[in-house]
Amino acid sequence: MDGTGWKDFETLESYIAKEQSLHPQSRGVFSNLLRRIGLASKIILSKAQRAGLAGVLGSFGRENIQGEQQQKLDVLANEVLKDTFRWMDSVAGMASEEEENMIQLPPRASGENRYLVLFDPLDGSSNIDANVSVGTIFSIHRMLSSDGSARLEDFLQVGTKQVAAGYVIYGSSTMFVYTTGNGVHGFTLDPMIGEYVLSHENIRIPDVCKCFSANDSNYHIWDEPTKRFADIVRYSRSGRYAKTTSRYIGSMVADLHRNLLYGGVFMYPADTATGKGKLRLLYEASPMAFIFEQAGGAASDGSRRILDIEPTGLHQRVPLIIGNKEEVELYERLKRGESA
Ligand code: AHM
Ligand code: MG
Repeated sequence: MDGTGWKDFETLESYIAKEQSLHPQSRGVFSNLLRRIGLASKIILSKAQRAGLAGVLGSFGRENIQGEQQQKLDVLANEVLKDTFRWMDSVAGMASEEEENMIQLPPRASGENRYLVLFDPLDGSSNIDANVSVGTIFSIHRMLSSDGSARLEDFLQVGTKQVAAGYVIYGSSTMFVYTTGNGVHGFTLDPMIGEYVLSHENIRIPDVCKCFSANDSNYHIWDEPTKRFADIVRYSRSGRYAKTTSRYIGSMVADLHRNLLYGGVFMYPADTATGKGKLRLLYEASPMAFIFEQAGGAASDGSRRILDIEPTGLHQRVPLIIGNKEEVELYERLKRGESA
């Protein structure tokens, strides 16, 4: 392959194989699962890229269980992921933003280790019609039950128990970013060869607060510490925040991907009327928290580390602040009533 540069390529496939070889006792079950997510993301991408042509943009005309209009691409992406995992012996169950209940897969005879996959098939989908970047988020847990049948308590595990988490961003280029607790690695899809190629090994969030990301029109429903935090980060024109700029796409994967690479903080705080956040713990906040912590950042609901929250329901929502450690800690201090 001399002359093509291929000999220097590390692909998602080869990288996963390399990570697996560090565990000689591994039978490759988990690696195969990650590979399949890579494959599923390419199928979702192909559908997303043809969306305008195929007339699948826009609402599907029904609501998901969160009471939101489902977009056609949400439905397609959900089906692709379900079809991907349904036949895998290693998958005991799935949970999706687009499914009210967990999906249990029948126990297999193979006796393989079994995993649970939780996903948001197409996050940020309300932006699809405007061609804005969207993403797939996933979280993988090991089963607690030993009989191979997935139960609700298997899904309701704290974030620290995740064995892997990641996202795929469908943007100006498509990237697969994941962690298994051994750093965060990013792969860019080379459309010419159809492979994810290692482009960002061991991503570390830069220790600068370049971006502040929040839906500012919610300012009036934020509590006082949250308003104070936003004011400090956005308007202090000295020190660490002298050059901070507001950036909000409204597509979490895109907002967090940018902040992970540039440094910054994203928040979707609680609404003072309900005391609740918008984003879902198990397949939005928790996988992203795992990624950010592995990249040197932090994630909190204002008082607790996201990864320590005991889930109470599949679609539980949490307030979320995520980004550089310094800003997450500042926010927590303000929430405790301490001074900045
Ligand atoms: P979704 O999973 O239904 O797409 O909702 C999650 C999205 C996030 O991507 C984004 O950060 C947030 O909702 C935007 O919400 P808002 O429009 O209220 O700012
Ligand atoms: Mg979502």
